[in-house]
Amino acid sequence: MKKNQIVPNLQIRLYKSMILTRKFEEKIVALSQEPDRMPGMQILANGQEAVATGIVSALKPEDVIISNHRSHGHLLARGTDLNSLMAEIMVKDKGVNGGKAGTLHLSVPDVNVLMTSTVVGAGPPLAIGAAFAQQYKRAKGITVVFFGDGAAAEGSVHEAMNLAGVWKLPLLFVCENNCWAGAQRLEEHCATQHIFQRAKGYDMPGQNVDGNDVEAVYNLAVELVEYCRSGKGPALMEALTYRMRGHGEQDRQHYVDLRELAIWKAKCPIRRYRQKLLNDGVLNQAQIKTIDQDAETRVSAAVAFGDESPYPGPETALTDVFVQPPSA
Ligand SMILES: Cc1ncc(C[n+]2csc(CCOP(=O)(O)OP(=O)(O)O)c2C)c(N)n1
Ligand SMILES: [Mg+2]
Repeated sequence: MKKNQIVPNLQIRLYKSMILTRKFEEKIVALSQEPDRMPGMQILANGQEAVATGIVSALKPEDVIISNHRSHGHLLARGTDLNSLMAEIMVKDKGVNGGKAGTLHLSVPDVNVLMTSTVVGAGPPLAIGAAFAQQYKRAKGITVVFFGDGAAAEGSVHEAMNLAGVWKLPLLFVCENNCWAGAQRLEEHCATQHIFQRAKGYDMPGQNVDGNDVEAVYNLAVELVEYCRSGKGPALMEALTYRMRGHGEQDRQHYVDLRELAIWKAKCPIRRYRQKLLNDGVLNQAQIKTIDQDAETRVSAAVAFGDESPYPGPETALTDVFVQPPSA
Protein backbone atom coordinates (compact mmCIF):
# COMPACT_ATOMS: atom_id res chain seq x y z
CA MET A 1 0.00 0.00 0.00
CA LYS A 2 1.46 3.33 -1.06
CA LYS A 3 1.90 6.06 1.55
CA ASN A 4 -0.62 8.88 1.23
CA GLN A 5 1.27 12.19 1.03
CA ILE A 6 -1.78 14.39 0.46
CA VAL A 7 -2.61 17.30 2.79
CA PRO A 8 -5.48 19.85 2.31
CA ASN A 9 -3.35 22.81 1.15
CA LEU A 10 -1.72 20.56 -1.39
CA GLN A 11 -5.13 19.43 -2.64
CA ILE A 12 -6.08 23.01 -3.41
CA ARG A 13 -2.75 23.58 -5.16
CA LEU A 14 -3.25 20.48 -7.28
CA TYR A 15 -6.72 21.63 -8.30
CA LYS A 16 -5.52 25.16 -9.11
CA SER A 17 -2.66 23.86 -11.22
CA MET A 18 -4.92 21.58 -13.27
CA ILE A 19 -7.60 24.19 -13.87
CA LEU A 20 -5.02 26.79 -14.87
CA THR A 21 -3.63 24.41 -17.47
CA ARG A 22 -7.11 23.59 -18.78
CA LYS A 23 -8.10 27.26 -19.08
CA PHE A 24 -4.75 28.15 -20.65
CA GLU A 25 -5.16 25.49 -23.32
CA GLU A 26 -8.84 26.27 -23.89
CA LYS A 27 -7.75 29.80 -24.71
CA ILE A 28 -5.21 28.45 -27.19
CA VAL A 29 -8.00 26.46 -28.85
CA ALA A 30 -10.08 29.63 -29.19
CA LEU A 31 -7.18 31.73 -30.48
CA SER A 32 -6.00 29.10 -32.95
CA GLN A 33 -9.43 29.26 -34.59
CA GLU A 34 -8.91 32.98 -35.31
CA PRO A 35 -6.87 33.84 -38.41
CA ASP A 36 -3.16 34.63 -37.85
CA ARG A 37 -3.46 34.57 -34.07
CA MET A 38 -1.48 31.45 -33.17
CA PRO A 39 1.07 30.57 -35.81
CA GLY A 40 2.23 27.00 -36.16
CA MET A 41 0.85 23.76 -34.83
CA GLN A 42 -0.83 23.76 -31.42
CA ILE A 43 -0.47 20.50 -29.51
CA LEU A 44 -2.52 20.34 -26.34
CA ALA A 45 -2.78 18.04 -23.35
CA ASN A 46 -6.48 18.43 -22.66
CA GLY A 47 -7.48 15.50 -20.41
CA GLN A 48 -3.88 14.85 -19.31
CA GLU A 49 -3.60 17.62 -16.71
CA ALA A 50 -3.36 15.25 -13.73
CA VAL A 51 -0.13 13.70 -15.02
CA ALA A 52 1.69 17.00 -15.38
CA THR A 53 0.37 18.45 -12.13
CA GLY A 54 0.81 15.30 -10.07
CA ILE A 55 4.40 14.68 -11.10
CA VAL A 56 5.73 18.22 -11.25
CA SER A 57 4.19 18.99 -7.84
CA ALA A 58 6.31 16.18 -6.35
CA LEU A 59 9.57 17.82 -7.49
CA LYS A 60 11.96 20.26 -5.83
CA PRO A 61 13.17 23.47 -7.48
CA GLU A 62 16.62 21.95 -8.12
CA ASP A 63 15.13 19.11 -10.17
CA VAL A 64 15.49 19.38 -13.94
CA ILE A 65 12.60 18.75 -16.34
CA ILE A 66 12.82 17.73 -19.97
CA SER A 67 9.57 17.56 -21.88
CA ASN A 68 8.16 16.79 -25.29
CA HIS A 69 5.73 18.47 -27.68
CA ARG A 70 2.76 18.22 -25.24
CA SER A 71 4.42 20.38 -22.62
CA HIS A 72 2.14 23.22 -21.48
CA GLY A 73 0.94 21.37 -18.37
CA HIS A 74 4.51 20.50 -17.33
CA LEU A 75 5.61 24.11 -17.74
CA LEU A 76 2.64 25.63 -15.95
CA ALA A 77 2.75 23.18 -13.04
CA ARG A 78 6.39 24.15 -12.68
CA GLY A 79 5.42 27.82 -12.26
CA THR A 80 6.55 29.16 -15.64
CA ASP A 81 5.44 32.77 -15.94
CA LEU A 82 2.02 32.66 -17.58
CA ASN A 83 2.39 35.91 -19.50
CA SER A 84 5.70 35.10 -21.11
CA LEU A 85 4.64 31.52 -21.89
CA MET A 86 1.53 32.75 -23.69
CA ALA A 87 3.58 35.43 -25.47
CA GLU A 88 6.03 32.74 -26.61
CA ILE A 89 3.22 30.60 -28.01
CA MET A 90 2.06 33.72 -29.84
CA VAL A 91 5.72 33.99 -31.07
CA LYS A 92 6.11 37.43 -29.57
CA ASP A 93 9.25 39.23 -28.47
CA LYS A 94 8.30 39.13 -24.77
CA GLY A 95 7.94 35.35 -24.83
CA VAL A 96 10.12 33.11 -22.65
CA ASN A 97 12.40 32.53 -25.64
CA GLY A 98 11.94 35.88 -27.35
CA GLY A 99 9.34 34.48 -29.72
CA LYS A 100 11.85 32.22 -31.47
CA ALA A 101 10.74 28.90 -29.99
CA GLY A 102 6.96 29.03 -30.31
CA THR A 103 5.11 26.26 -28.53
CA LEU A 104 7.19 23.23 -29.53
CA HIS A 105 10.86 23.88 -28.69
CA LEU A 106 10.90 25.77 -25.43
CA SER A 107 13.51 26.26 -22.78
CA VAL A 108 12.73 27.87 -19.41
CA PRO A 109 15.94 27.85 -17.38
CA ASP A 110 14.38 30.01 -14.60
CA VAL A 111 12.33 27.02 -13.50
CA ASN A 112 14.84 24.36 -14.53
CA VAL A 113 12.99 23.22 -17.62
CA LEU A 114 15.97 22.46 -19.79
CA MET A 115 14.02 21.94 -22.97
CA THR A 116 10.92 20.68 -24.69
CA SER A 117 11.12 19.08 -28.11
CA THR A 118 8.80 17.81 -30.77
CA VAL A 119 11.46 15.43 -32.04
CA VAL A 120 9.87 12.23 -30.76
CA GLY A 121 12.28 10.38 -28.47
CA ALA A 122 14.77 13.28 -28.32
CA GLY A 123 14.28 13.98 -24.63
CA PRO A 124 15.54 10.78 -22.93
CA PRO A 125 19.11 10.81 -24.36
CA LEU A 126 19.47 14.46 -23.37
CA ALA A 127 18.08 13.64 -19.94
CA ILE A 128 20.97 11.20 -19.58
CA GLY A 129 23.32 14.16 -19.94
CA ALA A 130 21.44 16.23 -17.37
CA ALA A 131 21.26 13.36 -14.87
CA PHE A 132 24.89 12.44 -15.43
CA ALA A 133 25.89 16.04 -14.63
CA GLN A 134 23.85 15.86 -11.41
CA GLN A 135 25.47 12.59 -10.41
CA TYR A 136 29.00 13.75 -11.35
CA LYS A 137 28.65 17.02 -9.43
CA ARG A 138 26.95 15.26 -6.50
CA ALA A 139 24.06 17.72 -6.88
CA LYS A 140 20.86 17.20 -4.91
CA GLY A 141 18.55 17.40 -7.90
CA ILE A 142 17.22 14.64 -10.11
CA THR A 143 16.06 14.81 -13.74
CA VAL A 144 12.55 13.98 -14.92
CA VAL A 145 11.87 13.29 -18.57
CA PHE A 146 8.37 13.11 -20.05
CA PHE A 147 7.70 11.13 -23.23
CA GLY A 148 4.71 9.52 -24.91
CA ASP A 149 3.65 5.94 -25.59
CA GLY A 150 4.68 6.47 -29.23
CA ALA A 151 8.12 7.68 -28.18
CA ALA A 152 8.48 4.60 -25.97
CA ALA A 153 9.08 2.58 -29.16
CA GLU A 154 11.99 4.77 -30.29
CA GLY A 155 15.49 3.30 -30.09
CA SER A 156 16.74 6.47 -28.40
CA VAL A 157 14.40 5.87 -25.46
CA HIS A 158 15.56 2.28 -24.99
CA GLU A 159 19.21 3.31 -25.25
CA ALA A 160 18.67 6.04 -22.68
CA MET A 161 16.95 3.65 -20.27
CA ASN A 162 19.75 1.16 -20.66
CA LEU A 163 22.48 3.70 -19.99
CA ALA A 164 20.59 5.15 -17.03
CA GLY A 165 20.36 1.60 -15.64
CA VAL A 166 24.07 0.95 -16.20
CA TRP A 167 25.18 4.26 -14.65
CA LYS A 168 22.47 4.29 -11.95
CA LEU A 169 21.54 7.86 -12.82
CA PRO A 170 19.11 9.99 -10.77
CA LEU A 171 16.57 9.99 -13.59
CA LEU A 172 12.82 9.46 -13.54
CA PHE A 173 11.40 8.37 -16.90
CA VAL A 174 7.72 9.30 -17.19
CA CYS A 175 5.77 7.67 -19.98
CA GLU A 176 2.57 9.61 -20.49
CA ASN A 177 0.49 6.92 -22.16
CA ASN A 178 -2.45 8.76 -23.75
CA CYS A 179 -3.45 5.73 -25.88
CA TRP A 180 -2.49 7.44 -29.16
CA ALA A 181 0.58 8.30 -31.19
CA GLY A 182 -0.72 10.59 -33.91
CA ALA A 183 -3.56 8.61 -35.53
CA GLN A 184 -2.27 5.24 -34.34
CA ARG A 185 -3.81 3.47 -31.38
CA LEU A 186 -1.52 2.04 -28.71
CA GLU A 187 -2.13 -1.56 -29.78
CA GLU A 188 -1.18 -0.68 -33.38
CA HIS A 189 2.23 0.74 -32.56
CA CYS A 190 3.27 -0.83 -29.26
CA ALA A 191 4.04 -4.52 -28.68
CA THR A 192 3.00 -4.34 -25.03
CA GLN A 193 0.09 -2.64 -23.33
CA HIS A 194 2.19 -2.20 -20.17
CA ILE A 195 5.16 -0.02 -20.99
CA PHE A 196 6.21 0.21 -17.32
CA GLN A 197 7.11 -3.50 -17.37
CA ARG A 198 10.03 -2.72 -19.67
CA ALA A 199 11.81 -1.24 -16.63
CA LYS A 200 12.78 -4.75 -15.56
CA GLY A 201 15.00 -5.07 -18.63
CA TYR A 202 16.94 -1.99 -17.57
CA ASP A 203 17.28 -2.93 -13.91
CA MET A 204 15.07 -0.17 -12.59
CA PRO A 205 11.75 -0.14 -10.75
CA GLY A 206 8.74 0.41 -12.99
CA GLN A 207 5.21 1.21 -11.85
CA ASN A 208 1.99 2.34 -13.45
CA VAL A 209 -0.77 4.61 -12.23
CA ASP A 210 -4.18 5.92 -13.19
CA GLY A 211 -3.02 9.12 -14.89
CA ASN A 212 -6.43 10.75 -14.47
CA ASP A 213 -6.24 10.55 -10.66
CA VAL A 214 -4.04 13.44 -9.60
CA GLU A 215 -3.53 12.22 -6.03
CA ALA A 216 -2.51 8.75 -7.18
CA VAL A 217 -0.06 10.30 -9.65
CA TYR A 218 1.35 12.56 -6.95
CA ASN A 219 1.76 9.75 -4.41
CA LEU A 220 3.57 7.49 -6.85
CA ALA A 221 5.73 10.37 -8.08
CA VAL A 222 6.82 11.16 -4.50
CA GLU A 223 7.82 7.53 -4.03
CA LEU A 224 9.78 7.23 -7.28
CA VAL A 225 11.38 10.68 -7.00
CA GLU A 226 12.61 9.72 -3.52
CA TYR A 227 14.03 6.52 -4.96
CA CYS A 228 15.92 8.38 -7.71
CA ARG A 229 17.13 11.04 -5.24
CA SER A 230 18.46 8.42 -2.85
CA GLY A 231 21.15 7.44 -5.35
CA LYS A 232 19.73 4.00 -6.08
CA GLY A 233 19.33 4.79 -9.79
CA PRO A 234 16.59 5.54 -12.33
CA ALA A 235 12.91 4.57 -12.30
CA LEU A 236 10.11 4.34 -14.86
CA MET A 237 6.58 5.51 -14.26
CA GLU A 238 3.76 4.96 -16.73
CA ALA A 239 0.68 7.14 -16.33
CA LEU A 240 -2.35 5.91 -18.25
CA THR A 241 -4.47 8.76 -19.55
CA TYR A 242 -6.20 9.81 -22.77
CA ARG A 243 -5.65 12.44 -25.43
CA MET A 244 -9.05 14.14 -25.57
CA ARG A 245 -8.37 16.30 -28.63
CA GLY A 246 -6.71 15.58 -31.96
CA HIS A 247 -2.96 15.15 -32.13
CA GLY A 248 -2.75 18.85 -32.97
CA GLU A 249 -5.47 21.44 -33.35
CA GLN A 250 -5.70 20.82 -37.12
CA ASP A 251 -6.62 17.15 -36.47
CA ARG A 252 -10.39 16.55 -36.34
CA GLN A 253 -10.05 13.02 -34.83
CA HIS A 254 -12.13 11.36 -37.57
CA TYR A 255 -10.41 8.07 -36.64
CA VAL A 256 -11.52 8.12 -32.99
CA ASP A 257 -14.48 6.06 -31.75
CA LEU A 258 -16.83 8.60 -30.18
CA ARG A 259 -17.99 6.04 -27.60
CA GLU A 260 -14.43 5.66 -26.37
CA LEU A 261 -14.07 9.42 -26.21
CA ALA A 262 -17.25 9.63 -24.13
CA ILE A 263 -15.96 7.01 -21.69
CA TRP A 264 -12.77 9.01 -21.13
CA LYS A 265 -14.66 12.30 -20.94
CA ALA A 266 -16.49 10.86 -17.96
CA LYS A 267 -13.08 10.21 -16.38
CA CYS A 268 -11.96 13.85 -16.82
CA PRO A 269 -9.27 14.38 -14.16
CA ILE A 270 -10.50 17.87 -13.31
CA ARG A 271 -14.19 17.10 -13.05
CA ARG A 272 -13.36 14.03 -11.01
CA TYR A 273 -11.09 15.94 -8.60
CA ARG A 274 -13.52 18.84 -8.24
CA GLN A 275 -16.19 16.35 -7.15
CA LYS A 276 -13.84 14.71 -4.68
CA LEU A 277 -12.89 18.04 -3.10
CA LEU A 278 -16.56 18.97 -2.82
CA ASN A 279 -17.49 15.59 -1.32
CA ASP A 280 -14.63 15.77 1.20
CA GLY A 281 -15.52 19.35 2.18
CA VAL A 282 -12.10 20.68 1.14
CA LEU A 283 -13.71 23.31 -1.11
CA ASN A 284 -17.28 24.47 -1.62
CA GLN A 285 -18.97 25.48 -4.88
CA ALA A 286 -18.33 29.19 -4.33
CA GLN A 287 -14.63 28.62 -3.68
CA ILE A 288 -14.32 26.49 -6.78
CA LYS A 289 -16.03 29.17 -8.83
CA THR A 290 -13.57 31.78 -7.53
CA ILE A 291 -10.57 29.58 -8.34
CA ASP A 292 -11.87 28.84 -11.85
CA GLN A 293 -12.59 32.52 -12.51
CA ASP A 294 -9.20 33.52 -11.21
CA ALA A 295 -7.56 31.11 -13.67
CA GLU A 296 -9.59 32.59 -16.52
CA THR A 297 -8.63 36.13 -15.50
CA ARG A 298 -4.96 35.23 -15.40
CA VAL A 299 -5.14 33.59 -18.81
CA SER A 300 -6.91 36.61 -20.33
CA ALA A 301 -4.24 38.88 -18.85
CA ALA A 302 -1.57 36.66 -20.41
CA VAL A 303 -3.19 37.01 -23.84
CA ALA A 304 -3.34 40.79 -23.39
CA PHE A 305 0.35 40.71 -22.48
CA GLY A 306 1.11 38.73 -25.65
CA ASP A 307 -1.04 41.05 -27.76
CA GLU A 308 0.88 44.08 -26.51
CA SER A 309 4.26 42.55 -27.28
CA PRO A 310 5.73 43.09 -30.77
CA TYR A 311 7.04 40.23 -32.92
CA PRO A 312 10.82 39.82 -32.66
CA GLY A 313 12.56 42.18 -35.07
CA PRO A 314 14.54 40.75 -38.01
CA GLU A 315 17.72 42.27 -36.54
CA THR A 316 17.42 39.75 -33.65
CA ALA A 317 17.23 36.71 -35.93
CA LEU A 318 20.71 35.51 -34.97
CA THR A 319 20.78 36.50 -31.31
CA ASP A 320 20.23 33.83 -28.62
CA VAL A 321 20.40 31.14 -31.28
CA PHE A 322 23.95 29.87 -30.85
CA VAL A 323 25.93 29.49 -27.65
CA GLN A 324 29.68 29.84 -27.75
CA PRO A 325 31.08 26.59 -26.29
CA PRO A 326 33.31 27.13 -23.24
CA SER A 327 36.97 27.25 -24.26
CA ALA A 328 39.00 24.21 -23.30
C1 LIG B 1 11.58 11.52 -34.65
C2 LIG B 1 10.18 11.87 -35.00
N1 LIG B 1 9.40 10.98 -35.63
C3 LIG B 1 8.11 11.31 -35.94
C4 LIG B 1 7.61 12.54 -35.62
C5 LIG B 1 6.15 12.88 -35.96
N2 LIG B 1 5.36 12.83 -34.73
C6 LIG B 1 5.13 13.91 -33.98
S1 LIG B 1 4.26 13.56 -32.60
C7 LIG B 1 4.14 11.95 -33.00
C8 LIG B 1 3.41 10.98 -32.13
C9 LIG B 1 4.03 10.87 -30.80
O1 LIG B 1 3.24 10.05 -29.98
P1 LIG B 1 3.51 9.95 -28.44
O2 LIG B 1 4.96 9.78 -28.20
O3 LIG B 1 2.61 8.93 -27.90
O4 LIG B 1 3.13 11.40 -27.89
P2 LIG B 1 1.70 12.11 -27.89
O5 LIG B 1 1.65 12.92 -29.15
O6 LIG B 1 0.66 11.07 -27.84
O7 LIG B 1 1.70 12.97 -26.67
C10 LIG B 1 4.80 11.68 -34.20
C11 LIG B 1 4.91 10.36 -34.82
C12 LIG B 1 8.46 13.45 -34.96
N3 LIG B 1 8.03 14.66 -34.58
N4 LIG B 1 9.72 13.09 -34.63
MG1 LIG C 1 0.75 9.16 -27.05
